[in-house]
Amino acid sequence: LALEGALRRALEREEFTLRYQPIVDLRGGRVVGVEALLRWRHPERGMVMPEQFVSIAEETGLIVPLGEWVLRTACAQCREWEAAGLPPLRLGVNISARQFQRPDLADTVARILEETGMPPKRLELELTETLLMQSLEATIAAMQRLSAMGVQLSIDDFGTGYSSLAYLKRLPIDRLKIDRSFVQDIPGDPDDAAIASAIIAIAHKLDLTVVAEGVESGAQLAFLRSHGCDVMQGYYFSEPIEPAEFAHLLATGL
Ligand code: G
Ligand code: G
Ligand code: MN
Ligand code: NA
Repeated sequence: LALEGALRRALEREEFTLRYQPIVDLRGGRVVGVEALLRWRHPERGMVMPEQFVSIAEETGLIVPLGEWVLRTACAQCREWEAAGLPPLRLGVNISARQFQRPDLADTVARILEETGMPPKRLELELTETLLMQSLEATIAAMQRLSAMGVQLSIDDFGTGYSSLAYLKRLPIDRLKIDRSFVQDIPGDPDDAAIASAIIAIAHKLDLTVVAEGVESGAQLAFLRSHGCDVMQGYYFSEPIEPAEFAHLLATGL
């Protein structure tokens, strides 16, 4: 496969880069977290989005070294912001199933935390529901190990997969991220409004915090807030941006 070779070379040539999107807690009106999002700066094709290469990286296993690069780079970036005097933030990093199935994931995470000096409590691994449904015993063991290290775990794109509500209670999950497809058409669409408010209610009953993704308008924000969701992420606040721009945003406020 041509793309596989190209991805491998891209990793060697350091063509990958990260963008950072703020996560805002409306209670204090502050940025409390950041999600690292992968991009491929292709020499000819320009900026390539993850939809176009992450699944190939997963199929070929290249997601393992690439994911390690993402984790190290994002942790190091957070430490750099702190060293520059910015407040400490929780860092969200997307982890694919293929990475999670590796028995050495927890060791890799521990090593990167140590190398970068990032406190485990401030790292949040974003997992998908699909991942939770695969090889469940190994998955649970890995989650428990990471959780025991202090690393936070969240379910990304929540509501789009098939996770049983029982897992939410049984597994060491800290947070749900409501998929942006449910946020897009609120408050106008009654079904999506019902789904979004139900997810918030269930999460809170289970002592999980909730992040709404893809918030683009004041009307969406107002609806989510009135249903008890205080933590949000989306273009309404900021697109994923470069590190320097992110530092500027943090220093000057949203
Ligand atoms: O940034 P963007 O909206 O284009 O991201 C699209 C998808 O790519 C999202 O589902 C996101 O979770 C995924 N993605 C972004 N960065 C990473 C990453 O570093 N690792 C993995 N596995 N997925 C990522
Ligand atoms: O699957 P995951 O939640 O990791 O994907 C995050 C993706 O969502 C990123 O690709 C990011 O660029 C995108 N994104 C972030 N905020 C918004 C938003 O407000 N609207 C839309 N349409 N996409 C968003
Ligand atoms: Mn995510
Ligand atoms: Na999502």
